[in-house]
Amino acid sequence: AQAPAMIVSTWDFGAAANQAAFARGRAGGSLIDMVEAGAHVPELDASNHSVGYGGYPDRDGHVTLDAVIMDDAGNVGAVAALENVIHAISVARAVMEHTPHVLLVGEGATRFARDQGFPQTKMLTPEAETAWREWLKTAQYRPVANSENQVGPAGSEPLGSIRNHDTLGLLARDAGGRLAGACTTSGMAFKMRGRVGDSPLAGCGLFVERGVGAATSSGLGEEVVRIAGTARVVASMRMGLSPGAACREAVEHIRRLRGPKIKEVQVGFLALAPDGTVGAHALLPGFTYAVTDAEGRTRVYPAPHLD
Ligand code: SD4
Repeated sequence: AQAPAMIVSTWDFGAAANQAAFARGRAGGSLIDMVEAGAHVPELDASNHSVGYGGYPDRDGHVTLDAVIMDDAGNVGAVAALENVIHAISVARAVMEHTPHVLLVGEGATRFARDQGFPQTKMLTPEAETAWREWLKTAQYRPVANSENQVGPAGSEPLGSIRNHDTLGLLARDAGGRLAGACTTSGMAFKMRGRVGDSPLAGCGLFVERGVGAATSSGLGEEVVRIAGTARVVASMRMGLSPGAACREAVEHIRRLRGPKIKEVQVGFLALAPDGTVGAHALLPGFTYAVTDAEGRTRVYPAPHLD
């Protein structure tokens, strides 16, 4: 297998995911193997309350997962509102590889995972349950900004703040410039039952196109879906914009479209070109991304933001 030339992912916790992806590539894994291995890291981490095991539940107390995996040849698989399985990204991969479909949701996704032999797990951890019960006391659905100054004790922060808002989006490029990506999340904390965000939707939470680029998003999914965010970022790259300029154009478009309605809302995009160029841009301060180079060195960068 070729050396993994570049791995990038959303947020500082993406650094550990990148390293797992890098190790998988070193061991001979394909790009899809790599992005899957990266996604497994936060999925298994009970202290990450916005991905996989330990994720905050919907407002009825069910942990429901959204994930998508995609390569640059149009192969894509996804699950939404998946329950009882830790590794949503692997179920998404199974949808891609073992069904004629690209997206399974809810009960169908959950049954498919069981039929495929995925271990069944009680996903609501005591810590996440405590945060949910705390939230139930006021039960305000109030998605607000995701910026550094809003981190409080677990469960105390408003919706949309850093702890309940961190989806992993991971993009990888091999030495030949081929691309793949994965995106995995438990979605917005205490969301309505049945709510699906941007993350599992190709063209919203993730998009990959051979010879053009790969992009992923994090933040308030509704705002990303409204503009088909990552499809837009990749389309801009197709027209010649750099990854960073393409991400900036997408957040500027959200700002133009939504104006005062999204004053405190965070959205961030991260993109990777076939030549290894990386760029990111967010609406607000606080969005970070992790970059791992061909030697396995990882660094975390703050993304530029509007204003
Ligand atoms: C969602 N985009 O479900 C996800 C949540 C999240 O970082 O990103 N956050 O809307």
